[in-house]
Order: sequence, then C-alpha cells, then structure tokens
Amino acid sequence: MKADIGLIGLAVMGQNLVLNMIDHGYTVAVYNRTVSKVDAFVEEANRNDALIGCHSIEELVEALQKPRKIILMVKAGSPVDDFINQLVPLLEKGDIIIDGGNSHYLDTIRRTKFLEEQGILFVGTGISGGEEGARHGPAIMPGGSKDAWPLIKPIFQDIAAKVDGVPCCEWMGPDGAGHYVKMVHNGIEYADMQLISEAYHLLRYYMKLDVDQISDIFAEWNQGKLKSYLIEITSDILKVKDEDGLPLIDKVLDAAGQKGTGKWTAISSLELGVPTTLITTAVYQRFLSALKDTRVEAASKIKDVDHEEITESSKIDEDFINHLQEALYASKIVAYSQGFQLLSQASKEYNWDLNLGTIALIWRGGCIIRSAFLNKIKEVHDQNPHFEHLILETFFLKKVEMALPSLRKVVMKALSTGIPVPAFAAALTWLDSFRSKYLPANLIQAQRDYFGAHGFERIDYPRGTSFHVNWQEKLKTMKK
Ligand code: 2AM
Repeated sequence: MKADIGLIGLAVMGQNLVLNMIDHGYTVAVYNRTVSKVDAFVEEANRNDALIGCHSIEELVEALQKPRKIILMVKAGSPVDDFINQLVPLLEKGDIIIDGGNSHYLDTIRRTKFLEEQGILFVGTGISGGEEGARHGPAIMPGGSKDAWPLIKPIFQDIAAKVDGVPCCEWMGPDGAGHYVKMVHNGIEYADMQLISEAYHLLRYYMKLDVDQISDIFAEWNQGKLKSYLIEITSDILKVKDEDGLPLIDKVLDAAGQKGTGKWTAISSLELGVPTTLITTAVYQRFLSALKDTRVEAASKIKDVDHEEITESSKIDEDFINHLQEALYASKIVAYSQGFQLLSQASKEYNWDLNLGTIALIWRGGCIIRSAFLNKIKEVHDQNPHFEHLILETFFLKKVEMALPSLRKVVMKALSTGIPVPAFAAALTWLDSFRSKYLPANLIQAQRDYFGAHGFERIDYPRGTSFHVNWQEKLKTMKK
C-alpha cells in the first residue's frame, strides 16, 4: 500500500504532525537526514499500518501515491533548498512539495517560481501552535501553487484546530502569502507578549502585588474580553514554584531570546512604510533585555526615580488594576490594527489578494495568539470587508475611545515612577498621532527643503504641487 503523504524532518514538530495525520486516518511515509531517527520514531510510534519508515529519499518518493505530496519540516534556510534539489529529479509533473518550516517569504516566492517552472507544485505553509498544536491541531496558513490546494485541503483541514467546527486552515494566496501571514502572526505575538509582560511589571512593582495575586488577576482577565491563550498561560506560569517554594518566574533570567520572525516583520514594515510600532518596539525591547550585563552596570550609574521607592500607597489604588486591563485592551487593538494594516499593504505590494477576515478566522484557534478578540475582528471584517484601518471600524473605535483615558493614566504612572512601558507608550503615542489633525511634519518638510531642496506641499494649494524656497535668501531679504 502506498502512503497518502510523505514527511521529511523528524524533529518534534515533524513527529507530532505525522502522529496527528495518522490519528486522522492517513498513511504517512517518513524520512530524516539522520536515518537512525527514522527507525527510532517508527518503533516508538508503533503504528505499523499507517507509518512507513524510509531510509533514503528515493525510498520515500517510491512509497507515495501520485500525485506525491511531501512535507518538509526541516530547519529553515539552506536545508530546505538542499532537499528541494534532491527531490526535483525524483519527482514528476504535478507532484507537490510543501515547506512547513518558518521560511522567509522571499525564499518561498523564489522557490515557488523555481518549482513551478519544473512543473512541480510548491506550498509554503505557516504552522502555528508549537509542539502541542502540531500534535493535536495547529493553525495552518498555506500559500503557493493554487493547484495544490484541492489536493492537500482534506488532510490539512483534518489535522488543523477547529473552532465551532470550522478548521483553522484556509488557502492564503500565491507564493509567499502563507509564510508572510505566519510571520505577521509571530510579530503580533511579540507585541502581545511585550504588553502582557509590561502589565505584569506594573502589577508587581507599582502595585506591589505578589506573584500569586498577579496570577489571579490574569486568571480573572482571562474570563473577559482579554481571554486568550497568552493570558491563560501567563496565569499558569505565575503559579509555578521552584524546589525552594519560591516563584520559578523569579529564577528566570530576564534576557529574551528570539528566532527572527518578529525581526522579519519589523523589517518588512519598514520596507513597506507601515507604522507597525508595537511590533517593532517589542522586537527592540527583546534586544534591550538581552543586554543584561550592560543594564546591570547602567542601573548603578544612571540614577533617577526608582520603583523601589514607590510607596505602599499605590496598593490602595484599586482602580489601577481596572485601568491596566483597559490599557491592555486598547493597546491590543492598536497592535492588531497595525498588524492587519501591514498584511493589507503587503497584499497590495505582492499581489496576494489576502482575505483579512479569513486570516482572523483561522487565527481563532490552534495558534499562539488565539483569542476571543479574533472573533471580533472576523465580525468587523464581515460587516465591512474593505475596512481601511481596523481601529476606525465602529466596534473597535468605541472600545478605544472608552479605554484611552485608562491607557493614558497607566502610561503616565509608569513614566513618573520609572517603570519602563515601551509598548504601552508606543500604543498611546501612536493613538495620539493617529488622531492628530496636525502633526509637526510641516517643520520636517521645511528642514528638508532648507538643507536639501526636497520641496514641500502647501496647505493652500492642491496636493501634489511642489514648492521650493531658498530659506536663507528669504530670511536675508526679510531682514532688509
Ligand atoms: P537531523 O535530525 O538529521 O539533524 C530540525 O532540525 C530538522 O531539520 C531535523 O529533522 C534535522 O535533521 C533537519 N536538518 C537540520 N539541518 C539540516 C541539514 N543541513 N540538512 C538536512 N536536514 C537538516
């Protein structure tokens, strides 16, 4: 019997996807560079009828039903190209290669073009939900050669997470669309995590609450409009004690790591000219956190207000917890609004025709940013599929209007006590800029014209007419 699908790359994500597919009735052939892992996995999985271990790529290709479908779950970068190059001579027209790793979307664009030229279909797919998601239902974001979609759709939608019976997997668009959407998902995840950690910081060092109390607050927030996987796990994390009975969180070094997808999102937003300030701030803050030794030195040298000196009086500021919840909600709206703007701009730039409603729909379950909030985005999109900015749609507009004073209060308290809140502050200053009829960019234009003759538009002439003034000459003639 031939296998329904093949998978190369038996690290944990790969193994869990295989088991997930087998659970849904599919027969899977597997291969791994280190071949001993194939035998070890086949033996441990003990699914003889549904799992075929292969010791070479040729064997894998031979084991598959046509048109062949092969998922690569290998390290992003050159390993993906290496396997593609090894597979191409063995495959036939109409066979499908699927890259399920965190590849850069520009690589996926390049690979789709290269493989389509050979008559082979290529799918670059984002898979979110970590190891647990891969095993029991991830969110899946496929894009690439459209002809592949009907052939892989049943398997992909079977193994994906479901919300209200709807699979968290839909076709995203051509070439790099799937990997781009997954990348922005991760960028938004960075912003969400930064905001949550700032809220934790304020509860701990401004409100002076203990870790158990803060866990309870997150658990309570998880019952309301902030209900989400990340809030839920935050509450869990804060409950965990180390061997000595003290909170484990206090033993974790405060230097954040990263694998690059947040950075790629930030780079793309700069290239496309979309002010995705919460994501970029979150990425920068991870870099800044990683400078642990330098920060420790700076802490002893740059003295100013210090949260150590915050008096107990903040404890009775009960309202602050409610303001913080509102601030988190408002900032989350800003982060998602910015993220969706980036998707919208990229869609235009790369001709992907992304459906933002579908993206919100499939992010509702399986992935790390899954939340009640995404249901709302989907509803708002259904009412107005051509929205320009999420935040200008009635539902979110009202929410932001209500929460803005709380956000301002939280940021002002944090600034005056020296507790860093770069993401909350970025949300507030973005909102204040966004709702400004007037910004001092006129001065920037004048400076550019002064030193570089770059020209400027005038408010009393139609847009598009460029004016240049010799500012120094004008100054001289005025003095005369
Ligand atoms: P390995 O077990 O032989 O190391 C995640 O690292 C997966 O990608 C693993 O299956 C790993 O195979 C594979 N991988 C990493 N680098 C690779 C490379 N340069 N060539 C082939 N496979 C690679």
